[in-house]
Amino acid sequence: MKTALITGATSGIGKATAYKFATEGIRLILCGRRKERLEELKNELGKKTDVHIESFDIRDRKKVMEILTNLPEEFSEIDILINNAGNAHGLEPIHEADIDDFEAMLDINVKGLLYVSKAIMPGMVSKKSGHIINIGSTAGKGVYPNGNVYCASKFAVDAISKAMRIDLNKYGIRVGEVNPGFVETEFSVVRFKGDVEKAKKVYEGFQALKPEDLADILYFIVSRPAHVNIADVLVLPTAQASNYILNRKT
Ligand code: NDP
Ligand code: 8X3
Repeated sequence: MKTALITGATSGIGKATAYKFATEGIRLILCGRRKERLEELKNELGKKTDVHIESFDIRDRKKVMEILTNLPEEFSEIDILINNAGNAHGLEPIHEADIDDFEAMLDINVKGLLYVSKAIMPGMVSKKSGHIINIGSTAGKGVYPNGNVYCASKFAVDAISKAMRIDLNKYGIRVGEVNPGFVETEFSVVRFKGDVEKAKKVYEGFQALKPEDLADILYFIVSRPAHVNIADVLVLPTAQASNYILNRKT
């Protein structure tokens, strides 16, 4: 039975992926800051598979390393890492945006992803197997107005994914990235700092992707035979043709 570590498992894509993987019998290490949500997940998914939870802020380098390099024996061999934790903070022109938001996005989406990976990769290297999937974005494939530093953070995820694939190649470790367009999750609530009405408007007039759509794709990727590495996936709602073209009916 494989063991997967999922960051950002308390919500959205990460949570849906935890459900999907549990249903498919994958053992889970679920991470996020909101401990109550992790406990609920453990209670629920523990009926289907072995679940271990770890609550920490991905920005805390010391804690990330401490926790992830000291996992309980039975969860210490990780086969699959889903680097999913991340968010956008704000949507303003670069000269008006809040510098705290810049820091949050770079610290979480880029440095946090690197801290987690740095803790997990050596184990994969020593057993010469493993599968890492980084959640990027359409924002990492093209810059859109006011996306500035969020886009930069996701361009970094794209570069890091390619770099990991090169550096880990000789150890037989699979590395891929999944880059979604609009997915209806708590993403926009976080981006707009709790303004639920503003967040809802983002998904009005078209069918956005559901987190379960991503979970299905992630399971498909991790269930391919060992010689198949799905390197880069762009997933859009049908109504979205690009960062700029969205067929809204309202
Ligand atoms: P959600 O806001 O629903 O989920 C974000 C997850 O990240 C939560 O579980 C949250 O957990 C975790 N997280 C955020 N900050 C931290 C932190 N500092 N430390 C630890 N965990 C953290 O959004 P999505 O599910 O939509 O986002 C998941 C990924 O998908 C992100 O990388 C996002 O950039 C990407 N994405 C999303 C798209 C969308 O349209 N929704 C489109 C393209 C990419 P907690 O708060 O409990 O710590
Ligand atoms: C999220 C995509 O376009 O909502 O990564 O910022 S977008």
